[in-house]
Amino acid sequence: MAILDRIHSSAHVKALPEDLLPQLCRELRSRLLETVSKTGGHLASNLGVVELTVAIHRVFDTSKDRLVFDVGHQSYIHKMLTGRLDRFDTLRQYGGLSGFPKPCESADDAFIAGHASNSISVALGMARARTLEGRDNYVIALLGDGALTGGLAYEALSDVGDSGEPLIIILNDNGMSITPNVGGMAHYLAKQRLKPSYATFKRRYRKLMSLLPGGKAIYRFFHGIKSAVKEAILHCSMFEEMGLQYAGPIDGHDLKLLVETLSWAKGVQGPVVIHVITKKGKGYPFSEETPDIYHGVSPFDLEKGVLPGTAPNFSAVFGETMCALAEESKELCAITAAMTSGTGLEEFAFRYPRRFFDVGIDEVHAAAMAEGLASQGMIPVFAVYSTFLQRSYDMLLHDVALSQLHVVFGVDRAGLVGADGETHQGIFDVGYLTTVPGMRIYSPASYGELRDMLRKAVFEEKGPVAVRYPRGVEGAYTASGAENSRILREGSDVTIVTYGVSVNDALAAAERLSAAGVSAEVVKLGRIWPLDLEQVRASSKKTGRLCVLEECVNSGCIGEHIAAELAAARELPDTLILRNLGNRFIPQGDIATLRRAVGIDGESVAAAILEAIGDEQGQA
Ligand SMILES: Cc1ncc(C[n+]2csc(CCOP(=O)(O)OP(=O)(O)O)c2C)c(N)n1
Repeated sequence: MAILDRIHSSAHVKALPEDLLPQLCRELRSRLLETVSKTGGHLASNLGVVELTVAIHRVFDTSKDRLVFDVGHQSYIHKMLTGRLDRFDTLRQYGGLSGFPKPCESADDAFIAGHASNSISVALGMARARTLEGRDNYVIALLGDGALTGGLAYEALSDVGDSGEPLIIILNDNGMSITPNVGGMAHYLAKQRLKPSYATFKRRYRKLMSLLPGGKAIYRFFHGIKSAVKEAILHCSMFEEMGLQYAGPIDGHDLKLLVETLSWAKGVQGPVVIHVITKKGKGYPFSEETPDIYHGVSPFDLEKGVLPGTAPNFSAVFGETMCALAEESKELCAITAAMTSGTGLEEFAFRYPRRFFDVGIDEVHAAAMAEGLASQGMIPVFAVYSTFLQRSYDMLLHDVALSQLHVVFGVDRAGLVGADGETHQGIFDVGYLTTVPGMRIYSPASYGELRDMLRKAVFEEKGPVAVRYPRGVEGAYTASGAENSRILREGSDVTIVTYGVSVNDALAAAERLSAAGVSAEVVKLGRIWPLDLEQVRASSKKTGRLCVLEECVNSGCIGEHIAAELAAARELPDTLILRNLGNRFIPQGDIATLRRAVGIDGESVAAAILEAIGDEQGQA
């Protein structure tokens, strides 16, 4: 039996003889590779934290100590060590283990995570509660150098330093965000990495002193003034200036040193930062070489590695279009918050480096910076996942909208995203963007429409504009255009209004309805906000029944707005069906399964319409 199969908790990791720990690490890596190559997931980050996670469990007990992961994409090893190994092959599948920490999955998961840079804030709150309640557990925040580029992390560090609250912050520095880390903090950490490790120095120094005659007395003397010695040798770190103790940099693959340093941190009566250097992708040659490609992977061939995909998708089309538009306008700039590859901007970054800005994982700053660019006559396009744009809401209102600046938001991953689950579904943007005065929102249903709508947003629109497009590939609908609405299929019994790739489900529903003797008219919206209801109004008047199909939450959805406007004009048809995701978080799963499960696929929509017609006839 493998060692790993006998481990179900921190207590088991602690009980393991020290000489078996390297074997445990090997087994963790191979089980991780075996599983993620089948399920897909965040590979490189997890390969890099194997020793660090084992050391954390060796020193702490995560069933009572609170381990707060930042982003949480690096929690797979922790999951394998805390009673979830037998279900590890269900990772990221519908109904399976989450790819992020989830307290409802295990008491060893302290907090839900998915979005970056909040771990220090959450951990400080937990530490304060611990102190107020007089408990004796430790609180540990584990964050990467990428997460440390987010403004929230600095707000938290400032508070932590002031608080004096005992709290252990482990900074997992691998020099990488998804792509190489950017910004002043990344440069600062790179410099810190070059300095000799204080812990290594101390160990060597203690050894040397024990060999010298009278050395022990000298060691004791200097030990008393160790901070002065440390400062003289290592200079003071930024963290120390802020009121936190700092230890490091230390080798994040040296288990003994990790255990020693974490044990030391337990005794510190205040906040401490442990700066750990790891290699992202460690232990699998392909991912060591290209950790960016292995940050998040789809299922792949373990022997051959990940082969670069060639299939087009919405993000790639967005990136190509951006390059074409930049060719035409010297004012066009692209902004990303650490998502260059995810948003398809690699080529743009290569061809137009002066007009490309990767600001780090900071959507708040990115939006504010875009405003500055726009105010000076540039045309900024901020490419951002729908779920992460949530962070920029105040900037949208307070800065962009109030001044009616022409900032374009390329809202990627709008709609269901699949295996990343609740924290990443792009299902709120329709609701929050429609509250922003002056915002115009386009929702292309195909690559051709994305090209045309992005061009229109950049060159023809004024003020804030969002072009929201989904994750992945286009469906059967492939037409181009950028008009406000279009009738895709004529009918007389019911009007189905939709937008984006849901158009494929609407057409499938219409086909099914036709087989059942019901004639459906399908109206596709292109610009979904502000409403242009001319065709919708005429169609629903004709059919007397209206169904609005959307892949977003109910609050603030387009159907709600349409209903309000038609009701105000006393034009609301008797039968109104708002088919959307309701007001809830949507779990992980492949997108087709999720669409069926939540009832927005063609079959479910047709069934809902037939049921409504049946009800009407029952009442008649
Ligand atoms: C607010 C927010 N923006 C963007 C992301 C996407 N994202 C996930 S992991 C990651 C990189 C994290 O880098 P780091 O913290 O250094 O961890 P590593 O993967 O290197 O271990 C990014 C940008 C996110 N999760 N949250």
